[in-house]
Amino acid sequence: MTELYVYVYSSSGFLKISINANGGMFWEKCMKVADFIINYLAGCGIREVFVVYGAANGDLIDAFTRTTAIRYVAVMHEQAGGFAAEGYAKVSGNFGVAIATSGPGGGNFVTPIQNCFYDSVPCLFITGQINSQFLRPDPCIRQIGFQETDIVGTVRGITKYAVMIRNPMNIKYELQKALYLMKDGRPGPVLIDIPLDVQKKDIDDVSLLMSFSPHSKDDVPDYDIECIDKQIDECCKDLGCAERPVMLIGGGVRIAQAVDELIMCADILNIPVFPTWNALDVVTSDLPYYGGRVGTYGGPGRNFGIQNSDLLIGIGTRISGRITGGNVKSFARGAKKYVVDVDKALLRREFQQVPCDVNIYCDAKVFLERMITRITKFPIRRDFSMWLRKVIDWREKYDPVKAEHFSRGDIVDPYVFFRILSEEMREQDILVGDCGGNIVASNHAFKTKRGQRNITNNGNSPMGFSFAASMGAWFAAEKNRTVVCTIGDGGFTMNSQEVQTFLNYGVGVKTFIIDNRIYGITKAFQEVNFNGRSEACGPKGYNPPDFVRLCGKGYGMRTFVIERNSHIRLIIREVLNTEGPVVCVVQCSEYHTYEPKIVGWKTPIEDMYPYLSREEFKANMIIDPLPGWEDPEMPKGGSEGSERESR
Ligand SMILES: Cc1ncc(C[n+]2csc(CCOP(=O)(O)OP(=O)(O)O)c2C)c(N)n1
Ligand SMILES: [Mg+2]
Repeated sequence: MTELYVYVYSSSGFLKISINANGGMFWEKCMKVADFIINYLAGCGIREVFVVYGAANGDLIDAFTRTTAIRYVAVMHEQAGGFAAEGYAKVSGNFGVAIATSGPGGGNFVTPIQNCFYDSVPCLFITGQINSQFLRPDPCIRQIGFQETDIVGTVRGITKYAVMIRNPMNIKYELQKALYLMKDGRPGPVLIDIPLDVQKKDIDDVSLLMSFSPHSKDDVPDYDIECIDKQIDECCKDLGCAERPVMLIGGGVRIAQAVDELIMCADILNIPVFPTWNALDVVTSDLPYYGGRVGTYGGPGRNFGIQNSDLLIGIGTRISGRITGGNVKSFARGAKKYVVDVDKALLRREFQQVPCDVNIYCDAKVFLERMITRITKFPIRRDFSMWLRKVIDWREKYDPVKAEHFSRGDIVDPYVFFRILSEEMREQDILVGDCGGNIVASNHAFKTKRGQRNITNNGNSPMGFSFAASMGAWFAAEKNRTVVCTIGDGGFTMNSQEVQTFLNYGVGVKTFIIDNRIYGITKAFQEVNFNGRSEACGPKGYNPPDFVRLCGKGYGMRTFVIERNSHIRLIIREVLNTEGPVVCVVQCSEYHTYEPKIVGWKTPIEDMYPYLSREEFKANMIIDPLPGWEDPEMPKGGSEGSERESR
C-alpha cells in the first residue's frame, strides 16, 4: 500500500514519486486533480491561499501537504478568507485565491465576490462541490446531496467566469481560462467549483491535458488605435484652448499599471489632478498638482476645483454617484468631458450618469503613453500655473481638518487621529480602511504619500472588510512595510473572529478600532432622514462589546487604548513600533459629524455643508452657480443639534 507521495517537477513535467510501506520508491507521470490545481497556483506565484475546511474541499486542502511552494492560511470565516484574497491581490499586483467548501462555504463567498466584481479585483474563488453522483440532475429539483448548492448559478451575475469542472481532463483548460478571463480587460473575480470525486481523480499524464489558448481572435483587445489617436489629438487641441482643465483619476489607472505614465503626463500638463476614492494612492496628497478630494464627501478644496473646470479628462473612472452627488447633471457642468475606460459598457452614453462628450475605449496605460507622445509634439501648450495655484489655494484654505478638531481635549477626534496617523506612517506603508464614518474621516484627513497604498473596497463597501483584507495585504507585502488597518466598532464586530487567525499566523497588522460605540455614518443619515429618530445604530438597539476585554482578555492580543487627542501621536508611535499583531481602541465617544458633505439630492457638489457665507461661496464660483444658490437646502430633522453635541 502506498504510504507517502510527493510531486516533483522535472523536464518532462510532474512526476509522482511514491514510497510504499516497505520503503520502495516508485515514480509515475500522473497527478491528482487537486494537486494539479494547487501546484498550478504555486507556479503562478501565489504563496498563500485563504481557506476554510469542509469535507467537500478535503482533497484540495490535502494537496498542500505535498508542496512547500505554497501554503494555506486557515481563516475563521470564508467571507474573511475572500476579503483577505482581495487584500492579497491589491497589494501583490498578482491575483488572490480563496477556497471554501460546498453549500454554506461557497455561500459565504458571495460578498467577497461582489467586492471583486465592483472594484475590478482579480481573484480566484474555488469551491469544493459534493460528489458528482449526488448532484441534482435538473434545476427543477432543489437539492439531492447534503450541502449541495448551485454556486455557479448563484455567482454568475457577479463573476467574469464561473464553471463547475465535471471532467478531470478539462482541469488545465478551465483553470487557465478562468485565470485569463479574470485579468483580461477589466479584471474581476472567477469561480471554479470542483466535485469531490473530480478533485480525487488521477490524471495519468499531465502533459496530455488540454490547454486554453488566449490567442483566439475574440481575446485580442479590440482598441481602435487610429480612433484613439484622433481623440487624443482632439483633447490636445482642447487643452490648447482651455482655461481650467483638470484630470479625474480612478482605480483603472493602477489596474492598468499606469501610475508612472500618469505622473509623467501630469508633470507635462501641470494641471490639477483629482483622485476618486479608488486612486488615493495613485494621485497622492504630496504631488504638486494634487487638487484635493472630490465628491459628496469631497475633502480639501470643497469641490470648487472640479466644478469650475472647463475641460475634464477622466481616466479609469466611471464617475460614480459618490463623485457627482445626486444632482448628476450639475457635475462639472461647464466642462467638456473626456473619459477613458477599458469597460465598453461604461462608455455608452445611454448608460452614463454623466454623459461624456468624448468616450475613449482604451486601456489607461496605452492611452497615457500615446497622450504623452502626442502632447509633447503638440504645437500649442499652455501654462496653467495660475489655475493650478487657485486650486491649491482652495485645497489649503478648505482643509476639513480644522483647529477646532484639535481643541477638544477630552475626546479623540477621528479627524485629528487620521491626520496624525498619516504623518506617522512611512512612504512604504499600507493603509487598509473599512467603511462608514471612519472611512469618510480617513479620506477627509489622511494625506497619502507617494509609495504608500491606501486600500479599501469602494464599490461594495462591506463592514468588516478591512480587518480581513489587511491580513491578505500583510501576507503579500514585503516585510519592511507596516500594514495598518482602520475600522469602526461596527465593522470590527463583523469579522472579529479573525483576531484568532492573526494570532495563529502572527499577522503583524496594526489595527485601530475607531470606537464611537455607534454606527456613526448611518446614525447621521437617520437623524437627517427620520426626523432625528435613530434605531438599531446605537446607543439604542446596537451596543458593541468592550474591545479591550474581547481582544486582550478574550483572545490574548496585545491591546492599546487612545482616550484623548493629546495621546494620539505617542500611542500611534508605540503601536506602529510594537512587533506582531496589535489592536488599538481609539475612543471616539459617539462622534458622527463627517463634514463637509452634500445635503439633499438637488445640491450641486460645490455647495458643501456646513455652508460658506453666500458672499464667500459666490466669490469662489467661476462658472454660474445653480438657481437657488442663495438659499441652500438645510439638513432636516434633529441632526444639527445632536451632531454638534456629539463632537
Ligand atoms: C455588511 C454591511 N452591512 C451593513 C452596511 C451598512 N452600513 C454602512 S456603514 C454602517 C455603520 C458602520 O459602523 P461602524 O463600523 O461603527 O463605523 P462608523 O460609521 O461608526 O465609523 C452600516 C451599518 C454595510 N456597509 N455593510
Ligand atoms: Mg462606529
